[in-house]
Amino acid sequence: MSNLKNHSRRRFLAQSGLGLVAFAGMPGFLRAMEGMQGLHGMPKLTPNKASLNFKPDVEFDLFSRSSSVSILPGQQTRVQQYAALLKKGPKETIVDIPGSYLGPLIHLQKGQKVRINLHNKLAEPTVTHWHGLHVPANMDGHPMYVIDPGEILVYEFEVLNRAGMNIYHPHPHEATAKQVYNGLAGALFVHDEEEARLELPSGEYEIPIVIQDRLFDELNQLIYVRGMHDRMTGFYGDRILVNGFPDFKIDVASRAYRLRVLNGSTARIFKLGWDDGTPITVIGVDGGLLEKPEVKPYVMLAPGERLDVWADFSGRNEGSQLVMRSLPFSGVLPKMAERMMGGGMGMMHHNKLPVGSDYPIFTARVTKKVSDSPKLPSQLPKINWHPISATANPDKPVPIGISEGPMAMLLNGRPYKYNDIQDFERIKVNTIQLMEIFHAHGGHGTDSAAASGEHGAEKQSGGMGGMGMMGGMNHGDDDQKGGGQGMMGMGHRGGGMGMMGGMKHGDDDRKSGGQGMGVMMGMGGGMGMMMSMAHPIHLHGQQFQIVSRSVSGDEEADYATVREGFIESGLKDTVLVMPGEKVRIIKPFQDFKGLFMYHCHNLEHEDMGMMRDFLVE
Ligand SMILES: [Cu+2]
Repeated sequence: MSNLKNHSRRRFLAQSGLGLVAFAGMPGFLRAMEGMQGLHGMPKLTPNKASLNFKPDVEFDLFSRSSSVSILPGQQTRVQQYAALLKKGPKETIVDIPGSYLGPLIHLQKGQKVRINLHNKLAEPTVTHWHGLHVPANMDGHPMYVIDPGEILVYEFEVLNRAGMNIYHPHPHEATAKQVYNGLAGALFVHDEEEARLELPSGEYEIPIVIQDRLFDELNQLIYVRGMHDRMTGFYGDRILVNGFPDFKIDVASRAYRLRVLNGSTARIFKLGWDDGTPITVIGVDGGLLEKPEVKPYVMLAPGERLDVWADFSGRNEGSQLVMRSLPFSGVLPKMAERMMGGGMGMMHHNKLPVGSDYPIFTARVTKKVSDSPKLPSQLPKINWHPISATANPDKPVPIGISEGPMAMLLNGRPYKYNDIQDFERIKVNTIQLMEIFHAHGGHGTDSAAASGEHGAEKQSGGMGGMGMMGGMNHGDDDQKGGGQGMMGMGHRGGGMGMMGGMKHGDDDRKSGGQGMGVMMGMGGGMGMMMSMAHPIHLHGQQFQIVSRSVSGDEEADYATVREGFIESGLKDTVLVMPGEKVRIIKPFQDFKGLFMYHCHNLEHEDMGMMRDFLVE
């Protein structure tokens, strides 16, 4: 219906800068938000211990600890860091990256039984999640399994994944981003026979490229979130580090290499491309190898996503170099934030490396001329695709609605809460589900949403020191009309401080699609729309396939700067959803019952509550 009007309103608000000014004037509200952390009611469990009947092929201790490392010239930087000690299994299981704050590379084989003893040597609770691995719910590092300082948590699982690059990182509720930012992250590779048969470049010809951004003070110490705006947009550093090092360079021979690329930033999205216009040859993504290589002018890589790149330096002269850059793009941040990031105006800090600007990531220098190189295989392993007809719900996709508001980044209209499973979040084990990820932000600026907002208010406002918080959703069928509301307000609805991010989802219309704070602030527009930005949505458990992506509204011009950079021909566990975009996926929920999270992998958003559980039962 009035999509066009709303989009132009978003533009107008963005250009006028009204939105940021509006929430700049809410210090009390900000304080109230900050004070709400920790109200998630998660139980404190006794840490899992080693079981006698589990006979591991591989066992290692993994330590989360504080440390200091040299990153920039001069003073060392205080970090948090993983370290590992192999107790059983092949010695190449653990490979340290000398001098880096990153955790060691972990190499596992499909079929191995693995025991990992996580030792919390930090001064705060933590838990480790194996991003990408298909493991039982109680081995997945759900935040309910956090352990206190001094405690040990034992993980035991069999490696069921096909070959691929995964990530291990902390997942404590509301502290994931900070711990990852402080250095707690590492790459975990699974290998299998399919991969081995291809004889892809390995050993010194297979190079991990873990890309992160960081911000340092003048004493080389890490600076993190400085205010609410750093959470709303996600936090951005102004130094690119690869494998923990600034100005990263690799010396290569003139032959093919396999680059295992991971975006380990908390929020920064990259548009990766070679500086001389050479296309990027991609052989794999999050869930392992593609069925055949894809050649792309550039590739988008959001936090949590991985790329398996075939980089062939054959024919290049000794002394030549090739730089991987992040190329210009637009549209992933709210418009005004995008502009202010470069200009440093208002609440938004100036950043020397604005998101979407053009900057180098790392340099490959050809230092050796060789005549022989492996050839790019034209066929890679088959993927077990599931047709829509194999899903349990071909006509009624499970909704993953992104709702954005100035203070609230939510999924399906609700912030994370333990034991708050909605009907549509109950998934039958051993089913394959069709799911739809879409922007459900309030701020369509229409008329009819208030009723259900009030309904929500009756149920849930009150507590939390004058803060009311509500979330609701409506998906699909007509008979549920009048749901579709998520709301945050400051108690008195008339007080000009209410905020809603509501959603309604269905094929009929978007009429009652929720309202932004515009209604209450008399702007009539919608903060939700104005806050529209890209979100990398991650689902725990098995990898999914991407069925379709579609974009609507006047996001087209921005979308044109990124659209060639998506890869749909592989299995994924994280997908970047651009403003105005709708992504349909097919995801199996096999083997394991229990809680499996879905959340934004913009880790600042995750910690704000943009996270939910599926209960597989
Ligand atoms: Cu997000």
